[in-house]
Amino acid sequence: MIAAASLALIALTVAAAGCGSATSSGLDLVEIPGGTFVTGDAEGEPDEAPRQVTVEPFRLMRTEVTNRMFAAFVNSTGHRTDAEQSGVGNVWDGKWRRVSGADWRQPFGPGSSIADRENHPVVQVSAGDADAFCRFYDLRLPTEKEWEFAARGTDGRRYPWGDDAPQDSAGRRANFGTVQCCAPSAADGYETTAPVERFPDGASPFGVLDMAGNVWEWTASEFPGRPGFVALRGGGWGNNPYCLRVSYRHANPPDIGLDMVGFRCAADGATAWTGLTQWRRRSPPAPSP
Ligand SMILES: [Ca+2]
Ligand SMILES: [Ca+2]
Repeated sequence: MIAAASLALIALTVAAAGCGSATSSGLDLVEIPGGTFVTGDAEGEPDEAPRQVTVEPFRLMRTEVTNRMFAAFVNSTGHRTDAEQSGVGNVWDGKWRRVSGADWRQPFGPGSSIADRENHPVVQVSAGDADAFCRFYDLRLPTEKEWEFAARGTDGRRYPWGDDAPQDSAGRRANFGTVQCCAPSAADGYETTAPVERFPDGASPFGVLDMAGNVWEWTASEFPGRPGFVALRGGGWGNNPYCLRVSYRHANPPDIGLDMVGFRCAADGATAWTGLTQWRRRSPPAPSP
């Protein structure tokens, strides 16, 4: 745990110096000041009913976790992902298909590769894998309300950058799919995942990138009314703009990998839901080599 210890030490030092972000081992955490805001969207889904919530100050990774970052974690720990252990991942081609051999190194199935995708978000990682990564660096997954606050701040905006469409004559702000549901589109330059710093104009009020699009992101929150399911946020490369809204919600079981789902880590602030850890305890993974 030398890496974890040194990261925590460096992050602490930078925070004490009052700097806005900390960079170590490729993990770049942005200070989110906390505050009270209205979560949800009165014009959205029933589970987006607006309500006022308060978020304590915390830190959140500026980008999604990349393949390079995840490879460093695997090299240090020998971690085997749930998709590697089950031998099956989930691949989106207009609908979800279970694909044997799809895992984080072969994100779209056998024959695919991350060789030229080092700076793309890691995918085919379960909520349990994401939790393990964050814990290794003394971090944690963000809660749903933390995620939404980091994405929109306090002014009720529809997307991290404001209310304008993800792509218009003024620019490209996110990697997403077709305007109509629900197919990939390379009109923004990327059919599937994009490098994590490719869309700076899509930054949130706090400078957090790709909160809308590229890949969906696991949170630390159990989805209300669906025990054992984990909430995801942000939409991904196969989604239309409606699903990229900062308040849009989705739920998945915690033990599956998908080629449109990744994560980022948080620190400080709220105590994370412990369901992931409890679930891992009930279903111990195979010993690492
Ligand atoms: Ca795209
Ligand atoms: Ca994202």
